[in-house]
Amino acid sequence: MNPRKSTIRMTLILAACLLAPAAVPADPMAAEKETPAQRDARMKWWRDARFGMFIHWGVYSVPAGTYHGKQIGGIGEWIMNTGKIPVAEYRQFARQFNPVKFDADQWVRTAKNAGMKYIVITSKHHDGFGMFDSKATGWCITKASPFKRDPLKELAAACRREGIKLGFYYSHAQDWNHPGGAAIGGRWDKAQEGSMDEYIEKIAVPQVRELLTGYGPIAVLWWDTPMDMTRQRAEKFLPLLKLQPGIVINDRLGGGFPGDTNTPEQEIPATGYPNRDWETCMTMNDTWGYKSYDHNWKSPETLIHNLVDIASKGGNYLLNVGPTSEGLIPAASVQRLKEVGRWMHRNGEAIYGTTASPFKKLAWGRATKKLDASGATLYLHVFQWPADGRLVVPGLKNEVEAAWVWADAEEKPLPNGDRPIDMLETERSGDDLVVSVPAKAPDPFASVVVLKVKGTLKIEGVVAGQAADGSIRLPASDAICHGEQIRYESGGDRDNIGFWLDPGDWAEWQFMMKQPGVFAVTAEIAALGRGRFLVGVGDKQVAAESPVTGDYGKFTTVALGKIEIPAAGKTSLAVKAVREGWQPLNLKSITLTPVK
Ligand code: H79
Repeated sequence: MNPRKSTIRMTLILAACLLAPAAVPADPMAAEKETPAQRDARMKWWRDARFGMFIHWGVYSVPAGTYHGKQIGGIGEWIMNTGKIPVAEYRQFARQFNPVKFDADQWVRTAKNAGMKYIVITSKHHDGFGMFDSKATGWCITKASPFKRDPLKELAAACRREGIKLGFYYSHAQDWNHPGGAAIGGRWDKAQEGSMDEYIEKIAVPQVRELLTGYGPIAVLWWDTPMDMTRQRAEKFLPLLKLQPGIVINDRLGGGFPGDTNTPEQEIPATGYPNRDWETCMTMNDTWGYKSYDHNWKSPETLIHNLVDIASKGGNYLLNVGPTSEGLIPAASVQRLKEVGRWMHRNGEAIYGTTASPFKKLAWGRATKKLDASGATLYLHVFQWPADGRLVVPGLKNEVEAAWVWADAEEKPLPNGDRPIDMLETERSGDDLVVSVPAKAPDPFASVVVLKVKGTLKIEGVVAGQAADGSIRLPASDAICHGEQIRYESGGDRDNIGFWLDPGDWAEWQFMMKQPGVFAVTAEIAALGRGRFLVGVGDKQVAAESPVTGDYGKFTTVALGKIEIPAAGKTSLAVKAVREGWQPLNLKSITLTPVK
């Protein structure tokens, strides 16, 4: 159904791995009759935090991506599964796991200095190894490794000292070392065989109880890969959650329980999730668990832009580090976190406690906001600083109370504590508001311009205008999609309208027409069959047919015909399917070029 085959295959694998069976019973929290106000109170710290540290640490940091001298592809913490390492052999790695350089305070300070407000650490990953002193098994750090300490105890104490929230990742379904644990791709060793129900009763439930009782307040429980998690199996964990009344759980318990948070993995969704809390978890290179030879690090700029992008869509960023078997966070990660921390130290106000951008799209960056009784504070995160000193805020109708460059206030405190700020001029330009900003970007990565406005936010959806030559390009990302399925797809090589499976669905663009006339219409389309559709403006339209490009990811530019747009002003262009013989198409853009 998805217009791109490789995408659907991945989607199915991920869905099978991550999602729950069809039946959707009540949320475990809802079962406790939690009111919306109680839920808001419970989620408040998490929503305010916006930025957390994920730590993937375990026995897999010993092989660090290499087995029998061979580099094993994929994510490092999966090495036992991907390399089909026998249980007895994998257990030998634990004997070399002696992280004597582990310093919980230093890790927590690294997170805190980066601007992170919480830490989620693997208490047990799919290899079943307990990173804590567990009474339920011998396969844990205090019993199977020479390191006799309980790193989670030390981390919990350090988090309390530093005022950082602590959460536990726990692989409750997959376990490749305890008999009966699930294994994506199938078991590969007789030692893994057994009853899953027994595994849950003897290992997973007791361990989750240990984790929720012996470590002080636990803020998050992060389930993963609910393979074979029936409702009955998932329900075994629910009573344990009462041990930590304020706990936040993610959506990966399985059994149909939605949990509190959606967890897009390694991706930032094109838009947020309306009425759902969500958190993008992401690696800094291409692995969660340490791999000695993965040097594909994201730049500090990318990390900062990701954090801002996610906050602008109302989500949290759970950014991963994979410490070594010595107990060190890789220097490349520490260095990047320092850079992010420098930015957050200056600009955190524009991230913490903010909510999603009120703008559909901003050509120069992203926005976050805080609402108050008298109006709103808009934080404009400018990635591309305007060369002409004019920052255009599209369609903003509210009266402006004040505008300033955020970093100014941070940097120029007077001895008496006052912060003199250079106020920025603002002016109206048609539908838009224009802020006059300094010539030079105050920050190399993302400069924050604050805009305090009065009243309820009023933003008109005009997103594009004509270029100097009178042409106008309408990108998929600016389209208003009408329908249940049709949607803007982004990420990877996707930047198009897709899922156009229902011919009743349609796409619309709104733009400002200044020089009306006759325009040649072209479109960038990818399709497998000839689908008929109409491009219409007012009562004028052109009938067109999609090209056959052979792949839903392969786009060609096609001329569709000419259309007259007789009037200036706000204009709406619609693309609608012709019902008879409809074939789905992916649409990347429409361009109008004036015909001389
Ligand atoms: O803990 C990290 C991953 O190990 C875990 N979730 C994050 C937070 C995770 N486990 N499974 N998945 C994510 C998705 C499953 C991916 C798979 Fe594969 C695709 C399993 C088999 C094919 C990746 C590629 C793992 C083995 C080969």
